[in-house]
Amino acid sequence: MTDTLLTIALSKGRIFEETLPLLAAAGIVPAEEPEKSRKLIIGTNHDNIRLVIVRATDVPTYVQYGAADFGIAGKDVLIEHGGDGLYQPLDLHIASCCMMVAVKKGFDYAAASKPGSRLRIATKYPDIAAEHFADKGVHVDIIKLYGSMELAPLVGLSDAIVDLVSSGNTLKANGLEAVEHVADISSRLVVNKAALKTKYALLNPIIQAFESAAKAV
Ligand code: PRT
Ligand code: MG
Repeated sequence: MTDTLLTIALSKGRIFEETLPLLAAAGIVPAEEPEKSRKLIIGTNHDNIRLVIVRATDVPTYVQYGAADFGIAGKDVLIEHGGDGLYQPLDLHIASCCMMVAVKKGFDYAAASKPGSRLRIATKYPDIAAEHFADKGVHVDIIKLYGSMELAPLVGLSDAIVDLVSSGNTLKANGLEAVEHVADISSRLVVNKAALKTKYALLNPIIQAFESAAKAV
């Protein structure tokens, strides 16, 4: 048994829930539920393995700087982060959803998004949105938001939004409709590149266990 410390960065909510079976497959059981605890550092059944609970968008940053050895982050978050200093060995096929363009029901998106036209897009994902519309030859003014994107077209802040959709219930409840697929999104394992070398003996069995468990899903 090694006493090298291993730190895993996870976000609360859907990623944590869907990561629990993967952790279990690697023999790792958290000592507490982050949803019920206010603690940001959570121990596990291994003295040398701990979890840090961070915002979903902050996971790549903790791993990049080596404050966490590895973590799990959505592809949406990783594209916006850029992936510097991160090794991304596995698509875990968890927290799956789609990045979509959505508009107010009845808005003529086909006409408004002809090449050469101009659109106002509200999104939490400016890089993903900019690339999508550049590929279509549509000019966009991007308005960066941090949440509740669905509101923007309803109050005239934007013509359209670029956001994640899973059940579609949030769009429907707000009178919006998805009009274009931008990307399939799922969560990835991200590993600090230096830690992969210095803590390989500890990390590799966990990565292997995650890989088998993710395939089995
Ligand atoms: O919630 P918080 O502001 O703390 O941060 P976060 O939204 O970044 O975190 P979290 O835990 O909500 O999401 C973490 C990751 O889960 C994201 O980075 C995605 O990779 C993935 N994921 C999967 C989703 C969804 N599905 C999803 N549906 N993230 C967000 N949503 C939101 C979406 O933005 C929209 O507001 O859920 C709403 C739509 O859901 P439906 O089911 O109504 O379509
Ligand atoms: Mg959220």
